[in-house]
Amino acid sequence: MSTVIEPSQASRAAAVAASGAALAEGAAGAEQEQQLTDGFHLVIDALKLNDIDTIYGLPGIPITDLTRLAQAEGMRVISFRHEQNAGHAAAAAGFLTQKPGICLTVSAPGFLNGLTALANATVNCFPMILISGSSEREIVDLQQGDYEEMDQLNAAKPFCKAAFRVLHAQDIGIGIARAIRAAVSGRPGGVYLDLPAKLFSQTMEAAAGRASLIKVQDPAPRQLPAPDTVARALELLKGAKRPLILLGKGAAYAQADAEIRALVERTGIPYLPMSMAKGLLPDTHAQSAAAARSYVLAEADVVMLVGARLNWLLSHGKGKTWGAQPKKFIQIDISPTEIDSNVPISAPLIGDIGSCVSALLDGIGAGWQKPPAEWTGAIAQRKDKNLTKMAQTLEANVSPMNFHGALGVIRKVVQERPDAMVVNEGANTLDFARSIVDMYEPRKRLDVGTWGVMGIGMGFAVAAAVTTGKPVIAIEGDSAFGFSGMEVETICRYQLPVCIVVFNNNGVYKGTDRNASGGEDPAPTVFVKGARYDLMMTAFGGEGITATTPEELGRALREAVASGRPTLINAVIDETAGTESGRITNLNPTRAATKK
Ligand code: FYN
Ligand code: ADP
Repeated sequence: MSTVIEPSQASRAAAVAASGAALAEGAAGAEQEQQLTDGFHLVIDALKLNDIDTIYGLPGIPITDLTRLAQAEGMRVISFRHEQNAGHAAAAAGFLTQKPGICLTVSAPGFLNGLTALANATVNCFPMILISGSSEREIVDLQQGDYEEMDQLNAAKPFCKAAFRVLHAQDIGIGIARAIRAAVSGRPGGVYLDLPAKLFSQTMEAAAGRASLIKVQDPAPRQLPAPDTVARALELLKGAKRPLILLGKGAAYAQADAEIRALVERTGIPYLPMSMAKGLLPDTHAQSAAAARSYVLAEADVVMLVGARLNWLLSHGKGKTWGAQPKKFIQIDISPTEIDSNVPISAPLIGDIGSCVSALLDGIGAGWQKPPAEWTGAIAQRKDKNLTKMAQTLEANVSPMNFHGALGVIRKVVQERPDAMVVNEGANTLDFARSIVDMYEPRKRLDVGTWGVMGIGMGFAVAAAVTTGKPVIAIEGDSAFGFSGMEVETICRYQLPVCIVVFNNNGVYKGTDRNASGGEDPAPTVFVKGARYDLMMTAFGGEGITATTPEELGRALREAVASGRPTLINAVIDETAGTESGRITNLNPTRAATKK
């Protein structure tokens, strides 16, 4: 597996060889030169040996040659305009493929730019490895002011699952193996791998280099739940009058799609998907309680969490959202320390989701009683009411176009192309799209996740296109798009089938704020009015279109999805539409709340 350096490639190795007294002259020397490998090649060989075929990154000192060589050695190198976007792409690739996504950056500032994505990956349980070149240890540790000096290893540690540094070429195989295992085993997350500049040019004998590499066996071993925990969970579920299954993005990540569907259908229990679990079963499934969300959370008596945490997105399992009805929880998770994090969990089921769900299915037995009709009937009633209301809202073709008008047409396009990937960020654009745009297949929806972070858009869109080859529809608030907008050049450069729809309402939340001081500066939440985001795409050779009606938007989107051409649709939305912070206004302290 290890690459033998060709003399033409191996300037550093050759230089070492030429100056080394150890090398004899003539044919023997040339032969020995041919059999050397170096840090650059060992990194690439170690990744390839572990079936990692793509690097998301941004070249520069000291990893420029690494990107060139990786490409020369057959890896796909997707080169971004800002490391944060490359990092988000690596994280999304990790989520979609269960292999750690690789983000490669330069030292200090590049590393720090990538760190946000590394932290976000860790918080979301996405496996990724941030590999950064770094300055020389001797200089950094004495704080002598090296080029881009920074103690990156220690800076990274609080933001990731594990952090490693490799100082010697012969340890590269171990370093990569440890990074892969740490990223994907147990609860997945972000890993930092620090590679000082000097490492890349270290040479070693090629056969020894080959032997030093590790093909990681069983990087994410299955974890079977203990039989008594399965029995306890089933017991609780059987006794429930108003059971509910809550599917989270851990369930989507687990790729146990058939088992999860079988469990839901076999038990007949209504289920609620968290945003990135949408499509695990089609949103149109009769047992989906998504359109009766508030009702089922408040009324359920036994809730089974499958790869979902009781964090802020679920109101910590208590309070008004969960109603007065006492609840018991069953929680399937790979991480034992997640249990009891917010409320007591009556039946923890620790293991990987595939194994846990299979064990539940095996234990259900022939006499399983589906949930009482009063429960499923009451849900169906509320759901129908909400679905009818939604259909009416979507049909009302108001002018100027509002969120519902624009999203109604995107919903139809996704229905026509259920294989398309959807990326979604923003505030109102996110909240409305989550409930309006139905998903039909697993892992087709990528969004702001656990942190509600803005800026994932273009990184996720690139990774979605690269890893799946499917059309990508990125539904972007205008503010959210701004965080990664420069990557339209990347999308054009690699000719990716990405259609970005910018919901342009002239500002953060909406475009109508005025400067409260009466001064000339614009209000902090407003942007240039009538901005032409579409021209950003045409600047790099893609298609740019402005749409002011649902019809125009639908036509442009269908054309983009069919052609696979990089496209940006500037969807002009009524600037008075939108509320502050979308549906999480309660988290945004306002003057009204703090005014004396
Ligand atoms: C859902 N709903 C529907 C449908 N789907 N109605 C009709 N048809 C369909 N298909 C209903 C659902 O029952 C709810 O109504 C309502 O629509 C909203 O559903 P949603 O979006 O699932 O639920 P909610 O309450 O908004 O979810 C809470 C949340 C979510 C915290 C999980 O808000 C979330 O993921 N937020 C992330 C926000 C974020 O990260 N923002 C980025 C920062 S923005 P009721 O049942 O009547 O309640 C910075 O400012
Ligand atoms: P959501 O935001 O969709 O509610 P979270 O990110 O909060 O989802 O929860 C995902 C959970 O899934 C985490 O607690 C994580 O430990 C768990 N998880 C991830 N992968 C697996 C797996 N393969 N098996 C079991 N649990 C998993």
